[in-house]
Amino acid sequence: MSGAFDLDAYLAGEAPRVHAALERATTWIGERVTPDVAAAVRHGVLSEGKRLRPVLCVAAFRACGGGDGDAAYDLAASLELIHAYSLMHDDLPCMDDADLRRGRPTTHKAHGEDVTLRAGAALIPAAALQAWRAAEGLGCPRSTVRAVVARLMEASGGGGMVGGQWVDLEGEGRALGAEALDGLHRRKTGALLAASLLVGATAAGAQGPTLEALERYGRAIGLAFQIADDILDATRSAEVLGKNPSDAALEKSTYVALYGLEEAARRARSQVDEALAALVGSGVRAPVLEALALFVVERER
Ligand code: GRG
Repeated sequence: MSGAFDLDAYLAGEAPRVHAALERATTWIGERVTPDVAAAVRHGVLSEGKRLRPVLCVAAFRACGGGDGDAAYDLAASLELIHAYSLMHDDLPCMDDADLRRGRPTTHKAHGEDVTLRAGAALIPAAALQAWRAAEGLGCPRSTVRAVVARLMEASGGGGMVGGQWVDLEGEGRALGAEALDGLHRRKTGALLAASLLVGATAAGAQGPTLEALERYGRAIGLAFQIADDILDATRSAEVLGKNPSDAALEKSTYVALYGLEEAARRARSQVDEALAALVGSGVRAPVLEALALFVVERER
């Protein structure tokens, strides 16, 4: 629980609704791919993650005046489909070569490398269609539907997550400076977190200044999230985190290596302050977004 807002209770209430939307999405995808690929999709998507991206999406949707129906969760599922594919591919032997994810064998360990490659690839267009269908289900005008899908795909692509991952892979074994590390993580992790808010807000009809404030909030929590991730990676075991290998084993540049634990924690906190300031300036009253900004750095995994 963070502050006066009971985030634990909020997240416990969101979990089954997010899960149900992911069930609907994976069932729809499963009807369009071979059974082996469908099983790998279910493994990668339905395993127990924090669901931060869908939770942010629905929170922004509601904060901007959207309703409380299931269609908002269907929209939010599109973010988790992209996130799940990125983890499935990231874990492959040609990238991080991981055995453990979310406390379970990685998708390729359970379903094979070739099937996981196909399942991850199938999730990319499926996520775009998921966002498209959900935005239509919410009754968004055509221009808003287009904007929602564009935001999701921009954040996922070369200017966002894929581009950041590319820089990350190229940086293995080299010590990146502060500017390069920030740039990498703003794209690899931050872009999709910010897009989670913007997809939800755009679908709810939010305009210029509100979207700008939520983008500022999203960029700040994105960086805070990654710094916290580096701190957890340096201080917790693979068993506690439910994933491997560690950044050190992969010879990755991290905020902990760059600044040390104490300064890294201070910088994460300063990004949280930046996120909170963005909310105050936005006029968006959303205690859940305040609590989530703190959660990003206070989480245990
Ligand atoms: C081929 C260059 C290239 C890219 C393909 C694989 C890939 C696209 C991108 C990888 C992006 C990646 C692994 C980003 C990491 C993001 C991150 C911090 C993941 C952990 O997120 P959590 O903690 O995970 O929210 P849970 O398990 O809780 O959902």
